[in-house]
Parts: sequence; structure tokens; C-alpha cells
Amino acid sequence: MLPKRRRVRTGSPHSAVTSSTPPATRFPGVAIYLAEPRMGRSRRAFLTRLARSKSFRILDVYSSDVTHVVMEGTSAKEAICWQKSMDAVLPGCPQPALLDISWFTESMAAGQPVPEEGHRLEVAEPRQEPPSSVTVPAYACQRPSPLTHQNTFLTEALETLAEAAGFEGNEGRLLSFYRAASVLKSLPCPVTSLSQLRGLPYFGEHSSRVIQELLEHGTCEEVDQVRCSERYQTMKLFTRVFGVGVKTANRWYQEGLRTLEELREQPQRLTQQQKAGLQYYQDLSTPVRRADAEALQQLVEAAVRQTLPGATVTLTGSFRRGKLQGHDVDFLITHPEEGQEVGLLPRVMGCLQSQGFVLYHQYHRSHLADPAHTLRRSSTLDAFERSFCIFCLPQPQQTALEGALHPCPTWKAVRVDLVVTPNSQFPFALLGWTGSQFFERELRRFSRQEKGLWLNSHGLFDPEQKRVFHATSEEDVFRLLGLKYLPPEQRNA
Ligand code: DCP
Ligand code: MG
Repeated sequence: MLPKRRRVRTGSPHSAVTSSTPPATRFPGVAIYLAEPRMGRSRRAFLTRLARSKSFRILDVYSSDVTHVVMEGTSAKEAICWQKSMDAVLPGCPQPALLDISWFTESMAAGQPVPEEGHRLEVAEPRQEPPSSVTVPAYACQRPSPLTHQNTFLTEALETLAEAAGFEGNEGRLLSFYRAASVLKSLPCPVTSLSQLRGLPYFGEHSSRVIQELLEHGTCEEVDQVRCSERYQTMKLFTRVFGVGVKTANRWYQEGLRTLEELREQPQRLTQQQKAGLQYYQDLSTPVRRADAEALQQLVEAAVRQTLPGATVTLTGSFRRGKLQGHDVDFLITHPEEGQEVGLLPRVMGCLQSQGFVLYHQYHRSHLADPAHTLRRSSTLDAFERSFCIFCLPQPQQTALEGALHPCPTWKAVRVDLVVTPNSQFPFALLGWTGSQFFERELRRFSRQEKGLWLNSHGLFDPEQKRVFHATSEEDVFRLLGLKYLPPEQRNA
């Protein structure tokens, strides 16, 4: 393990209350004892100050008051031995929870005690050691990435830095942080020590330093600074507006704009899409729930059935990967008989509009005159017939009493993407629109770099042999690429 850092940070616990004067505590049921053996005295003193600055109760001496014993770099076997020796000194003492340092660092980051599950030193075997002994394949499409994982606290920090790099147009840095975060998402256990990163792909000096700081202090100064900065907050605010990408947000920022009100005052510089985005900003920045996605699926299915019997509607995007919330709802429409789908979307939109479900939509005609052309361009943008919409989704009716107590709006604006694909391209479109965005990026990179093939949402192309591959399912596409099949819920890279 790398040496622990001992630098003094602005506003850090070094400047907080001294260990001899414990302050008022906010969590009366929690009295922590930091067991020193592997921790070292100065680190223990640092962690004590950190915890007290966050109003946790830390006991300097082990006693019957202790409810939580925290250890670092200690196996469960060693922890139990330690506990037995304490029991010998203080017989009859109630048994405290024996916890790994990961419980402590997560609690510090959360500002309150987190659940103990997953942090207990209770197995009569050595602590689960490094995923560094776990082999992690280099591409995200070669490994399962479940929806929930063990390292959220670390991946969120790395993803903030990736996002900030994206705002500065620094693609290399963005990818480095996303790749490192994605590796952590696929690990079977929480990272509690830097040594566990050894041998993992994409952990360079910078990402490792961020993880080290998070593990030692519960926070990372660089990440905190980014999150608090005017630049990051404004770029986030602007890029959340429907129709605003990083380039536009950056231009507005450089021109001195900082708020949505300032944007609204200058309608002449906004596209129709951005105007709609601002108009419904509040609703659109509220996560869409799975129940909303299912209600929308019923609306879209009814309109599609009415317009073209036999046509199918498939929910894609984050909801297909099992997420309970998303920023929009993505649907893929096709018909088993190739050609029947041509010109379908304007008719479906007309049907939905006549029922009052469409607040805004932008229709894109298909550019599929030559499907192989889109592959030869190796483009990541697809050329399907599609509509970027804002739907007016009726909300469940309230009873009179509920309405009187907590009146809720009767409808909600929701972003919806409708994409139409010819049946022969459906497996590629389904794979391409299921995501995650990073997973797709990795899949295309793997195809190109490892197999010499170009993949996008229209198909798979061999540029040397000038050959387009056929597939009838997603499983076929994985097989063609020589990859083990990953179901949608394992593509949350
Ligand atoms: N997609 C892609 N490349 C892009 C944009 C999208 O590969 N530049 C694919 C992968 C995405 C899918 O399309 O998962 C749907 O795009 P969304 O932006 O709707 O992303 P998600 O549905 O995954 O997430 P969210 O919950 O934010 O909507
Ligand atoms: Mg989506």
C-alpha cells in the first residue's frame, strides 16, 4: 500500500476540535473506537478529528460504551482475535460491531452512519483480498456491469471529473476517468485499500490519487472543488436544457451567461428545441420513473397499433437496463415485414398529437438510402427515422382528500425519443439504443481495435472484405464479435 498522506487541508479536520474535548454528537446510538494496531497513531488521531468535526462520538479508550469498533487493513480473523483479547480484559462487555475502515469512510462521506452490511469483519476467514487478483478485461463490453455495485462512492467522484473534463473539451481525460470508473463498477467487492487497484486496467496516477484521497479522508479536494465551481455548475445547468450540448453551453458561459433567466431573456438566440427545453425545464430535470415509462409505452403502443397493425414497440435506453429512473424514455419501433415501417413515424406522431399527448416534437427523416454507407462512415450517429419529443403525460388521479392535502399537477412533461428501424437492422438498433452510452462506446472500440470491424446501430461491417454481417438477435451480434453475451442489465458500464 502506498504511504498515507498527512497533508493539512483547508477546512480539514486538522483545524477542528482537539481530541481532548469531544464536541456534542449527532448520533447518540453510535460510539466509535478506532482500533490502532494496523492504523498507526497519527492516522488514528487524524480520523478521530475528522469524525468529531462531523459530530460523531469517538471514544479514545475501549470501554463498555463502545458500539462500533473500526479497523483498517485487518482480516476478520485478526479482528475476532482482537475482540477476544478485549473481552478478557473487560469481561461481560456488550459486543460491539467489528467494522472495516470502509464503513467509517463511507459514513464520513455521507455525514451520518451508513448501514453496516458489507463492512462487517465477521467471516472467520481473511478479509476478501484484492480484486487485483481478479482479472478485469480491458473493454467494458467484455465484463458484466450490474446496475448496482459496491463502489458508488468512488465511481461518482471519478465520473464528476470525467464530466468536468468533457466540459473543457478534454476527450482523453474524460475517457481516462470514465474507464477507471467503469472498472470499479465491475468489481465484485468494495475497494477499501489502494493496493486493490494494482493490476487493474486504466488506473493511472491521477485516478489512483483520487481514490487514495477518498479512502483516506472520505472526500477528495479536487472533486469537491470541481463540484462547487461556478464553471461546473453552470455547464451542468445549461447542458441539462433539452437541445443544449457542451459546445453551446460553453459558448454561453464564455459570453458571461450564468442562469436560465438570462437565457429566457434572449429568445432570439434559442432554437425551438431549446425554447421548449426551457419552458418545461423543471419537469424535464426531474427523473422519469419506471411507472411513467410504462404508462408512456402503453400510449405509444396504442398509437402504433392503430397506425400500423403488427408493428412493435420496444422500450430501450436506461429502463431496458433495469434502471428505476431515467432522464428520458427511449422506444424502438419496427415491423416484421421490411418496408412496412417506411413513413410510419409522422402518422404515429399525428395520432399522438390528436390525442393531446405531444407538447413538442422534432422529426428527422431517415437517411437510409444506402444502409452500408452509414457503416462505412463508421459514424456513431444513426440515420433512422426518429422523433425527439416532449410528451404530456397524465399523472395518476388523486382522491379529493389527497388533492386537498397535497395537490399534484394533473400532467407532467417527459422527454421521449421514438426511433424507427427496418426489421433487418433491429438487433443492431436494439443493442445500440440500450446503452449505456459508455458500454456502446466500448463495444464500438472493441469491434474496431480487436476485430477490425465497424459497428453502429445499423449493422456490423467488415471494411476489408466489404461485407455486411446479418444478425437476427443481440446474441448474434455478440457472437459475431466473439464476445460472451451480456444481458441489458449487465451493460451498466
Ligand atoms: N446512445 C449512444 N451514443 C450517444 C447517445 C445515445 O450510444 N451519443 C445510446 C446509448 C444510450 C441510448 O442511446 O444508452 C439512449 O440514450 P439516452 O441518452 O437516453 O441514455 P440512457 O437511456 O442510457 O440514460 P438516461 O436515463 O439518461 O436516459
Ligand atoms: Mg434514455
